[in-house]
Amino acid sequence: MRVFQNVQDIGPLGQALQEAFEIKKDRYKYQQLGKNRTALLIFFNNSLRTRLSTQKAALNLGMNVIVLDVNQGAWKLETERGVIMDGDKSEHLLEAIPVMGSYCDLIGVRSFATFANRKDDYEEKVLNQFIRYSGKPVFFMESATVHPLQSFADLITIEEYKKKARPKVVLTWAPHPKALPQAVPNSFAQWMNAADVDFVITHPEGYELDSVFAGNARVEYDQLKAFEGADFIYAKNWSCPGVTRPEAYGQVLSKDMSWTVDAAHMAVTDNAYFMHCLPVRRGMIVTDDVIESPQSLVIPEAANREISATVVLKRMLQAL
Ligand code: AN0
Ligand code: CP
Repeated sequence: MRVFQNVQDIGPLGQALQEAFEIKKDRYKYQQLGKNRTALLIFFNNSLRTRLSTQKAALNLGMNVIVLDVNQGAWKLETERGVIMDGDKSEHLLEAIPVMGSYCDLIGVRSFATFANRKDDYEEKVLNQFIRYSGKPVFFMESATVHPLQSFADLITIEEYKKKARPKVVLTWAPHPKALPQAVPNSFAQWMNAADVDFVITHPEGYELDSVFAGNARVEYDQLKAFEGADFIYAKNWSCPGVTRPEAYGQVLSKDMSWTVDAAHMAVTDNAYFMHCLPVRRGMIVTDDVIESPQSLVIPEAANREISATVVLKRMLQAL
């Protein structure tokens, strides 16, 4: 595996899950694989889980790890080619990327959507430059459009907790004060479409996800109807994806608090588990009682980020 971006990159999901459970039983099983190999993790945006779980995964595999917060201590980077760099940006990505590539064997990058331009975001302008110019395998740690390490961890969690062969999984939009990326719901939809689950998406009008990720997934605009009989509720806020409302790309279209996941919502499900990738805003996305209930999987879900990252880095090391 040279690039980890989409669900297809990991191959058959049954095999990927088997490897995940093998690693969960013995997370140091492949400790020799990463000897004298270095993972470089580059963050253009904040992170708690991705930063820690991916470092832990690299350590599980016996790798060395370097972490760079680009906006704290590195030179400010220009990303556009052809500009006269007379502003506050001291270095261009086109030099910085091959330099970073020269110090490592694998590169992970976190670079969120800027919402300045939908085309640039959806073409993955920043991550594609890393793929093209670093000379090293690149794994996405949440890009402009996807967050595959999260979705893989979500899939592992659903596999561990499901009580039916084909559970009903509902991705629900929920309110948030700020404009958030579409990467988490995009990837979750892509992975759930590839998995053997009954998948439903619910959101207010205007929040339609790009069909590249949502595929033919069922969309139900009535949130309570979508929740009926659900086995897993996966909550997330996202900003306008600009599909049905191109002019509103990246904007907050609704703060409708009737979409907050509370006990009344959970009551119409089939005793569903509650999931969220975290960080989560209590009182906006979900009520305290739901996130603290025995049905809440947010902590085991976050713990599985170490497992998904270990499988992905292992695959990349094996392909070097
Ligand atoms: C980010 C997002 O919504 O994509 C990261 C989630 C893993 N969340 C925030 O910026 C709050
Ligand atoms: N879920 C997730 O990726 O969290 P961080 O933003 O803290 O890494």
